[in-house]
Amino acid sequence: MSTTTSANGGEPGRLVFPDGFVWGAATAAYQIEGACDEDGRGSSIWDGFSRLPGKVADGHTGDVACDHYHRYADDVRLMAGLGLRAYRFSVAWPRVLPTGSGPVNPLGLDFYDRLVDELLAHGVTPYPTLYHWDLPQALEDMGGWTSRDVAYRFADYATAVHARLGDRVRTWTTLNEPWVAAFLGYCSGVHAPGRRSPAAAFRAAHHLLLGHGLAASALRTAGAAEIALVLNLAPVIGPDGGEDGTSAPVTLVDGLLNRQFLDPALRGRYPGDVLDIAARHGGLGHIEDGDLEIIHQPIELLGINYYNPSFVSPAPGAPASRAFPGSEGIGFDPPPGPTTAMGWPIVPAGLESLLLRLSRDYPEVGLLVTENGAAFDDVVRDGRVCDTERIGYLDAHLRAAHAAMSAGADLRGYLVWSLLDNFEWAYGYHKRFGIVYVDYATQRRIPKDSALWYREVISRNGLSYGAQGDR
Ligand code: IFM
Repeated sequence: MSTTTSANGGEPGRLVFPDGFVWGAATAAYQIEGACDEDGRGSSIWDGFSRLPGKVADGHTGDVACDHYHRYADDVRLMAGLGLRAYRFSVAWPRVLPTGSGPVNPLGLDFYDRLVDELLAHGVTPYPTLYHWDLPQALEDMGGWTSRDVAYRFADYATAVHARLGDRVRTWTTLNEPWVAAFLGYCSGVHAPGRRSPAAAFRAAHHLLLGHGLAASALRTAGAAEIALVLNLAPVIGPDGGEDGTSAPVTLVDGLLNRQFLDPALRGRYPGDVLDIAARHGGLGHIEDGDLEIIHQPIELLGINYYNPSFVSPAPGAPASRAFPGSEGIGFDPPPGPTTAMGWPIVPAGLESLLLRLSRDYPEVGLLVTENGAAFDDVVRDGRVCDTERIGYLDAHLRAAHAAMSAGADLRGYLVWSLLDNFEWAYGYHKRFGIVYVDYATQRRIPKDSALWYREVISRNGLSYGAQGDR
């Protein structure tokens, strides 16, 4: 990985990011807000799913989470104290439209109104995401994302949120990680709504994309300056280390995970190999004439959530992975190497190759790392969380991002996942991704060493040469 030049010149001994590089952190509504029954919020699919026995570790729910709904002003002060320039959060659809459609709940919008004002008053730019998996339960009851109508309801909801916040918010993200919403929600069933049908997942994926296109078009008409789509993307690496179509398992997984979403949104077509797999799992009847034109809206930013590459290899006789229909005969085990507390391999070079691949294959869209970070088993000692491993992870990924920029990637910013420890979906509160520790018993926030390190990075607009620690 290159550490030889800065993206914009810079001083010797430092790795400098370009002026205006967006430094920030990200969260999502259900993971931090709590206040699930307050101010007219309706139920979401995660409220119900987290209550089903065995679905979430130790029966944890988002009922209280980080109590951010009540503590948002303190949390914004914390962000400002860390020097964050940007904060990516999500808007809870069931707060705004308790049954998914129909009359707007003004109290729900009031919360985001207060949050945006507080952020702006502290010099932190708001980056709202409209859908981070908390579908109103009432919409799931009419079919959820397998129903085409939900895509249209999503555009109405986007319009309602823009009508309230559009005078202060410049950048609008439609969806977070539609692959996860569709394939973990409707195929493997480890996320809400917990369905297990490959056909349902392909339908859901298409309707999520359709919802993105309809919402992007509505937001544009309403005057949104910048529109983004956030995808969880990963280089897919075969046994020989090859990426990008170098072997059948690599092509298949790359198609389902990456190109299934990139190509419709950014090129206006589905990859043929993905259509073949979908056709074998329920057919293509849900794709109507004109849908791809709707999905293919101009967008300014592609948000990249990167954690690790996917490693695949031929595994004759292996059943299909529940999250990858059609993956019979493919193994998904990563090679030995360092991992996070999630068991995810730590491969910073994957971010560099991903950014370069996106710049090469989709050159027309700006790039923003909207999530990158790691869970580790943090402990508080003497009031301090010494999370050296997380600093190492973040440092190495920023170096990889910088190297990609030096090689030409149009990367505009980096948002760490996450600002706060929070509800990590099926893992409940057992996995801590925050740069700020949350003591859930008291709701006390303790900036970890990584937060203090990140504050330095932001204030210097870069990193020192050499491994973190020898600055
Ligand atoms: O916590 C999640 C987030 O909601 C979406 N992206 C991945 C994170 C870590 O699993």
